[in-house]
Formats: sequence, C-alpha cells, structure tokens
Amino acid sequence: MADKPRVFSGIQPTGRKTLGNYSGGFRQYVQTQDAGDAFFCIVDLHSITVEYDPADLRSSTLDLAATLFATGLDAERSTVFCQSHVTAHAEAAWLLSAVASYGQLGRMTQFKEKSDRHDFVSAGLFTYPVLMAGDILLYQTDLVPIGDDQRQHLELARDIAERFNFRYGETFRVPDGQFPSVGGRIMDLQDPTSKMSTTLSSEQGAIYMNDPPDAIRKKFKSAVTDSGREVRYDPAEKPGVSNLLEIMSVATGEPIDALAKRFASAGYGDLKEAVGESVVELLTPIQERFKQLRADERALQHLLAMGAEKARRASEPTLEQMYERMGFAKPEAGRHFGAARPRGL
Ligand code: LTN
Repeated sequence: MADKPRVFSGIQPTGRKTLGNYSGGFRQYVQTQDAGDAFFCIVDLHSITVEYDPADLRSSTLDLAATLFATGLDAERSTVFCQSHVTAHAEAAWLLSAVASYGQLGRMTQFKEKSDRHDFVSAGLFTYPVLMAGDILLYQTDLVPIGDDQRQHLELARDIAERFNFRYGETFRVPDGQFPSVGGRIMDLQDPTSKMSTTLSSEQGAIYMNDPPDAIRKKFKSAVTDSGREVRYDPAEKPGVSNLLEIMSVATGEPIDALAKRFASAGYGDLKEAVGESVVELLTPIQERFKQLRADERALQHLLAMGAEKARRASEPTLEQMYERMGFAKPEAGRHFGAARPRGL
C-alpha cells in the first residue's frame, strides 16, 4: 500500500469533451492507473452549481462514464464512480464547510469569473471548492492529477486538511497536485494562443471526442498557422505549428522533436493533413468502444455500481473519523452508508 500512491481525480460530466480533455486528462488517467491506486470520480454534484438541464445531466453522466472506459480505464484496476452514488461526498462537504474560510472561498478566481458570467449565482458555486476538498480528502489521497486551472482549488483543499488536522487531530493526508507536462495545453485550432476549451472555443477551433473523421480532417485543414514557411517547434514564435506538432505527438506517442525533424522540409499543408490523419486514427477506435459501451446502459450502470461500492468502502473509515473527531455522538446502530439502503426509498 505504502509504495503505491493513492490517486484521485474528478471530472465534470457536463460539457462536450475535447481533444484537450483527452490530452490533459483521460490520457494521463490511463497512465496513472498502472502507477497507483486510482480513483476517478464523475463529479455530478459539482455540475448543479450552475444552470443545467436535469435530463442532460443524466445522459452526460453516462456519456462520461463510457468515455472514461473507452479511453482505457479499466474497472478492475481503477475505481471509476459517480460522486452522487457515494453519499460520503455530500456529507464531507458539509462537515468541511466548518473549517473552510469564507474569505478564502471569495478569493477563488473560478468563483469570481463564473459569478461574473451568470446572473443567478448559487451558494453552491461559492462552496464548490469545499465539495472538491471533500472528494480528495475522503480517500487519503497522495496525488491529484489536475489542470493548471485547478491549482488554487487544490491549495484550498490542502489548507482545509491542515486546519482540520490542527483543530481536531491528525486525520487527513495533505495531497499534492500532479500537473501535466507535455500535452497539457492543447490550443484552439483557430486561435493557437488560447486553450482549446469546451466553453470558449468555436466549433471549428475545437476537436470533440465524438467528431466524425471528415469533420476532424476539415478542422485541421483550416487550422490557423503562422507566418513564414518552415516547420519548427517554437510555441512563442510559431504557436500554430507548435500546437499541431504537440497534437500529433499526443496522437502518435512520438516525441515532438522527432516529428519536427520529419516535417522540417514539408509544407504547412502536409503537416496539417498528417496531424488530422493521426487524430482520426487515435479517435476512431475510442469512438467505436464508446458506442458499444454507451449502447448498453445496464452494463454501464453495473460498472458504476462496482465503482461506487469500492469508493464507499474506501471513504467510509475517514468519514467515520471525521464525525468522531468533530464530536458527534455515534448513532447506536452505526451509520447507514449509501449501500445500506437503496437511494430513493
Ligand atoms: N473542479 C474540477 C473537478 C473536480 C476535481 C475534484 C478534480 C471536482 N472534484 C477532485 C480533482 C479532484 C474541475 O473542474 N476540473
């Protein structure tokens, strides 16, 4: 146990997933599952903090589950589960809200940006990072693979862990972040100086996980390149070409400098075509597996039920300790965790 780090990450089910999500997220998860004892949580409870459609939430939750398995997560080796299936997450968020600082939550840049963009600002949007801290801390997590945009939230989770440990006694492991190096920043094909994004990119600027091959080829063909003609990797001077090389490296597994060398005397057109083709080759088998997995909802639900059961068992001792250390009287017959009683009864 001590030699295998505990890994935990959460992924929002809402929003169409892009090649950027694959490169900086899904792809890394698959690598992690061999190195550690990994938990991947579909954070549906986080998705209700901004306006959403309940029917969409249900289908996008199953879509994300199928995507995670299609990209290579294995239900035997990793624990893939849905946050709302494990009631410990909602409970932990409430308990931890007592040690989270109101002032610090108000300084979260994601909160400030999102609350500027919406006219109804929910209390949940404000306490979002507390729920996230609970996700991580319940599992005594060592490592949290996340994007750069989640750095501040992880810092807050560490502060919460330390404050809890100080007030109530040593309870939580203080987690570290793991930030992607190569492929962490796939840029928009139409604007290679900004990140490829579900919410901010245009249809032409982003490659979606479920784009058909012809759409993918077309998007690369019309990708914005740089002035000059030579192909080299230089993100500052040549953001467009460098992004294409980086994407091809993600798709093929070949190092960027080897690709830069190979295409050094090729034209931009040839490079774009080759990159497009490599992404089609990457995504086609993933899309095949996705279709199969998504078509059988019962089997998918079964995999999630397995994950939830493992997650409940892993989080239960920590939640129990939290209640105890915080001074709650123990219920006589023990606490009923999610598994004891089917939800909805
Ligand atoms: N806030 C994260 C999603 C998330 C998460 C987590 C990530 C929720 N809980 C726990 C890592 C660990 C996001 O929007 N990417």
